[in-house]
Amino acid sequence: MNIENTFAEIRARIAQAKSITVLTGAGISADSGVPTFRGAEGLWKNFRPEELASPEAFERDPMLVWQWYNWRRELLATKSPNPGHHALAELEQRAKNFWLITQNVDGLHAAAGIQKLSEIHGNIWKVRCTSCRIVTDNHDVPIEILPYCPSCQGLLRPHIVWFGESLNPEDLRNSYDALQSCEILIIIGTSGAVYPAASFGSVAKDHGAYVIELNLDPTPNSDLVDVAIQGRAKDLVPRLLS
Ligand code: BV8
Ligand code: ZN
Repeated sequence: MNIENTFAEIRARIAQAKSITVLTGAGISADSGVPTFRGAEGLWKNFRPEELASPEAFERDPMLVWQWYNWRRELLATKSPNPGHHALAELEQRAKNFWLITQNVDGLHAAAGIQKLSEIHGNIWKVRCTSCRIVTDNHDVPIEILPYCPSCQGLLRPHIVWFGESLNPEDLRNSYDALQSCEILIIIGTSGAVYPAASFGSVAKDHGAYVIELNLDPTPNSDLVDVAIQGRAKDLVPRLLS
C-alpha cells in the first residue's frame, strides 16, 4: 500500500462525503500521555478491570475504586488534546454532517472543541449520586474520598459505564443513527475488545459505509474495514484533512 496515495484517496472521499462518523478509543489519547487499557503499558496491566471498573467492585470497596479514579483524574488533569484530537475538531467544522462516538472518558475531545459527541462510556470529570442519581461536573483534584452528594448526602460514584452496566439509551440512539447514516466511518485507536463499541464497525459496514481504521496495531476490525492504516493517531489523523 502506498500510504500517500491511500491518504489522497481518503481525503478525496472525505471532501465530498455528505456524512462522516468517527469512533475513537484510548489510542487517540495515548499521544497526550494518557495510558491505554490493553497495551504493554496499559492500565489493565496492573489492575483487573473486573476488580475496579464494575458495580460489584464499587459495592465491595468504594474507597479502592475511588482511589483508582482519583489517580486517573490527577494524571488526566496534566494532559491536553494532541494533534489527533485537534484534527478531528477541524474535520467536524468542515464536514456537512459529523458525529463523534468515543469510548474515552478523559474529556479530551470536548477540550479540543468537538460539539457533536457521544461519550458512550461516560466521563471521568462527572460524578453521579447513588441515591438521587443527579449527575454533576466535578474537577476536584484530588477528589474527597469518599465524596458525598451536596444535596442528599448520598455516596457519589464516577459517572462512567462499568462492565455489566448498560450504556445511556440516548448515547446508543445517537450512535446507531450516526453509524447507519454515515457514508464514511473512521475508527481510531481502539482494540475492538469491548462491546457494543466493538460491533460499530460492522453496523456501519452493513449500511454501506466506507470504513477506515487508523490504529497502532491490527485489531479484530482490521479485516472488516475497507482500509486499515497502522501508525500513531497524532501522525495519521491530521493527514485526513487536505
Ligand atoms: C453492555 C469504563 C449491556 C471504565 C469501560 C461477551 C461478548 C460480548 C459482550 C460481552 C461479553 N461479556 C461481557 C460483555 C459485555 C461487556 C464487554 O464487552 N466485555 C468485553 C471485555 C468482552 N460490555 C459491557 O459490559 C458494556 N455494557 O454491554 O451493556 C449488558 C448489560 C449487562 C450484561 C451484559 C451486557 C459496558 C462496556 C463499558 C466498560 N467500561 N470503561 C473506565 O474507563 O474506567 S471499557 C474500557 O475499554 C474503556 O472505556 C475503553 O474505552 C474501552 C475500550 O478500550 P480501548 O479504547 O479500545 O483501549 P485499548 O487500550 O483496549 O486499545 C487501545 C488501542 O489503541 C490499541 O489497539 C492500540 O494498538 C491503539 N493505540 C495505542 N497507542 C496508539 C494507538 N492507536 C493510535 N495511535 C496511538 N498512539
Ligand atoms: Zn444525591
